Amino acid sequence: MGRRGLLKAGAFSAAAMSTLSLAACGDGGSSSGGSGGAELKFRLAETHPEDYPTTLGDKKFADLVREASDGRIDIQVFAGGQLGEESDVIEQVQMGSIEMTRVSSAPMTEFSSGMGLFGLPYIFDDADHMWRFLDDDSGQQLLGSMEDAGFKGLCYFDPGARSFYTREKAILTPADVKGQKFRVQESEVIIDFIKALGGSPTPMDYGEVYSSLQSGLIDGAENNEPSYYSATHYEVAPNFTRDEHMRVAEILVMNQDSWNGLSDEDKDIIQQAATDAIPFQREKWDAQVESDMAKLKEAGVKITEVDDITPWREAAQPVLDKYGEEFAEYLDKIDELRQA
Ligand code: GTR
Repeated sequence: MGRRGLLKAGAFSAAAMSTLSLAACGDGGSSSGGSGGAELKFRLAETHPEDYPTTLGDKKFADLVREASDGRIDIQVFAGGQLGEESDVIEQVQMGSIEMTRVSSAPMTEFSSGMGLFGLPYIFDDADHMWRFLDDDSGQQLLGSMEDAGFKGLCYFDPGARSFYTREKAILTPADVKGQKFRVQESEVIIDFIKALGGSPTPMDYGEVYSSLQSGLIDGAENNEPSYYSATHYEVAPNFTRDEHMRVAEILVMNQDSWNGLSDEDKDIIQQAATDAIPFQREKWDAQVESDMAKLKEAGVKITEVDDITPWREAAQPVLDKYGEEFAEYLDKIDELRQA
């Protein structure tokens, strides 16, 4: 259990109180169906805008649940960070004051340490390799391991790959990271990764990155193309280096007590809908990366493609050494699935 998980131990069990009957109301959530006759209402927090591929995945999930339950279960998606920044939302989901969220596995590491795996750099060759692991029993076991911290993991969504971007000095080789201050997500593993490359990591909320780049508080950040584009970070950090260092799985989670309170039938409906939303989200993801790359080029962003990842992997070796033992079982599996 991560630092926050320890701090919060006990808090979520006390919140076992019926989150079901506390069915959230509130306007502002987007829900394509009428929620009037719904017996169960849940809120789902999403940090990205309405048309972002993870938000589209959330909405697909909500639609599938509504259809399969004949409108009995209504999930309202609150996009654009309306319910708060990710770490706060995770705490609220742990306590049951928000029932669901789509969140990055990086900030989840503070609550459920296994999620730190996805902060390890250069462990997946590409998206297919990552999905072989996510779909494998070991990936599913990892998703289930959040239960100890009070979260029911419903499914993974595609996170793409994260790459570096900077305000001034473009990152052409790993050595260019040295001495530069990079915003990172709240995860010890990722902090250690930036340190391994000689950079200076600064954890902060996603919502603060634009202004911190603009003011020069940080020299750069790192993210996938859809985030870099939709959060308009490219305007203030126009050097993008596609080293694709991490694939930080996106996850759909539910408060464990809310889940436990569901009938078996409703558990099946919700789980099946989450699983069935994955191909849709992946399709939207791939299309978004392609169109965002075109828009970034059009906007004059200096894009550096990285053809040979070897020196990057070598530079990052200290972080792989540090966490190698903790994640040995998963890393062995990932290696095994490399050739599949
Ligand atoms: C995005 C991810 C968000 C958020 C953000 C960040 O790629 O989808 O959930 O974690 O990165 O860097 O904070």
